[in-house]
Amino acid sequence: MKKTYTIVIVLILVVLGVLFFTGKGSKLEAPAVINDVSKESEETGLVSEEETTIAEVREFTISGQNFSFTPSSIMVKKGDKVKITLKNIDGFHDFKIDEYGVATKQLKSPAEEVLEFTADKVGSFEYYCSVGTHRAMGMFGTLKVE
Ligand SMILES: [Cu+2]
Repeated sequence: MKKTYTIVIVLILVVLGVLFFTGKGSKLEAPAVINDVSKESEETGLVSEEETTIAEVREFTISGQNFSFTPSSIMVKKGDKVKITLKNIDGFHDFKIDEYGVATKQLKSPAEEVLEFTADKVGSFEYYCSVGTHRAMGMFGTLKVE
């Protein structure tokens, strides 16, 4: 009888011990997880605030003629909204930036078309006219995003 009694007590203690430790363990983990989540949301909150304050609309008017673009280079900051007005003043031209997937229609002068996109990739990107051999004849320029 005594042996059974002892075994039962030991078993109860073991069960209580396991419950205590797992309970403690999950209690310890739970606040850590909550902290991570709140930290993350605070961080993302800050990031989106920064993005909205930094993002600017940068406007450019680029004129196209046989066979060049003026200006032949423009510069923006990553995250800027870029608004480019292509002013075709002489000939038949378009304006493309492959990496950003933006392009005007092919326009016969005099004509204008506006392109808008967000400069979300850093680097140097060529803008060019895809009509005939215009690009090879010098009808290109550089968009720099830093
Ligand atoms: Cu052209």
